Amino acid sequence: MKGLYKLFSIAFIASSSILTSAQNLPRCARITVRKEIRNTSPAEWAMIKSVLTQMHRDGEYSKFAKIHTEQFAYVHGGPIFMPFHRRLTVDLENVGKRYNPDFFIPYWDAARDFRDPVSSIVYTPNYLGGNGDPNNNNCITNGLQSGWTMPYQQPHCLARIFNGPNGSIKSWYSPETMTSLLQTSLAFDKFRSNVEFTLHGAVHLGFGGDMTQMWSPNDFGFFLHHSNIDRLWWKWQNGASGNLMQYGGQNPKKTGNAQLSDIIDGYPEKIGDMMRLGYGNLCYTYDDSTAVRSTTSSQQDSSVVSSNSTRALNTANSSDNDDGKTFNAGLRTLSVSTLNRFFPAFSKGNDNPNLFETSGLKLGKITKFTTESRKPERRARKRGYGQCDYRRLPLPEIPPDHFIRMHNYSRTEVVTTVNQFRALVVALNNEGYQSPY
Ligand SMILES: [Cu+2]
Repeated sequence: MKGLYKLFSIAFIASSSILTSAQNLPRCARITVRKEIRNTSPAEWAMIKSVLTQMHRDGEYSKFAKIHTEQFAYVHGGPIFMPFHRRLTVDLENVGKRYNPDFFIPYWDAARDFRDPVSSIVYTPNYLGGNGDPNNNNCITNGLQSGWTMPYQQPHCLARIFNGPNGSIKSWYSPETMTSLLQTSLAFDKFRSNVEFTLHGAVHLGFGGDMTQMWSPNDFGFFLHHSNIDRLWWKWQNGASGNLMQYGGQNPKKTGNAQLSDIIDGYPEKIGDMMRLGYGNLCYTYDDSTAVRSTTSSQQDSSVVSSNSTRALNTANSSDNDDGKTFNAGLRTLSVSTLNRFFPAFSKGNDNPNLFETSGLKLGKITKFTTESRKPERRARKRGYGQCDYRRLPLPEIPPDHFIRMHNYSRTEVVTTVNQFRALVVALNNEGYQSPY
């Protein structure tokens, strides 16, 4: 405990000089709140679709696929993964605001749909639409982008090839896993690799088609997904003192340690300008981000919608007056050794809401398994993906080799990372934990 405190103090002192330079950025006059896709009103979603359709018509949409493709080799598998993708989403959001100042990129808290992703609202015709048609170049047949000709790289329809059997999508990472990830990733670059190699990759692979190409921003699912990845980073940044400006590690194709003074590949700004929502170009925040218990008064700022988010926390679960203490009660009843290993914030009584996956707010529970209760699991397994009503958590998969090679990831690093979260799933299942999701 003492050692941990020391670690945080050192990290804070090390980052405080850089904090000063980043604070020179002007505070945003107006801040957009990015909402979870399920929380956007019908009118908001209609506006977002209309703006994107106009952007596409004007040839403004495909530039993001071009930037992403050109920088691809530099911006994956290293620390810049986080700030680069933050910059790319802001770029699209700011172009959208030229069409309508209320435009924003919703985030998709994909973990909430982990068990049977294809049944998510995101894949319905009013949102992104479903799978591609295997008899027609895997072109999507409904949803926001159906009928669009994507000009980049070669003119083509938007393609999707869901990665599960019979048009389903393989299960991915649960809110419980993301909660553990937020609590156990102590250093920035460890957090980055934990996210990049787990939920980030799994969602790209689930879509297939354009989403597994270098020009993945062609699919608006890319922006819903990366808005969510960015939200997780912002939660982590506000999860412990010293995290806000934490950066470092080794970038691909670069010598020396990554630094806040580095320029973002493809953009003119410094990494240090990408750290604090609510300043400079980053005039947005998230509907579930919550003010950090700051060590300096200067960290209390408009980028964190504390009153708003408190309201979100309370309304999402009407039966509880919830401040983050009770909504993960199911996890809190796990054994001490599991808590210490996978949910250290719980075992230390740390209730910072940024250390939980909060946008869903449901309670898990512990149920002791019996021989009888394991039967439906065997039946569900026989039926294949997508129909599993059994509440045990599925084991995450190692991403396929083509995906690892394409990103030039170290396979060992990916396998080690995924195995860490497989161990979590095994521990939860062994204790009879049942996810409410
Ligand atoms: Cu990317």
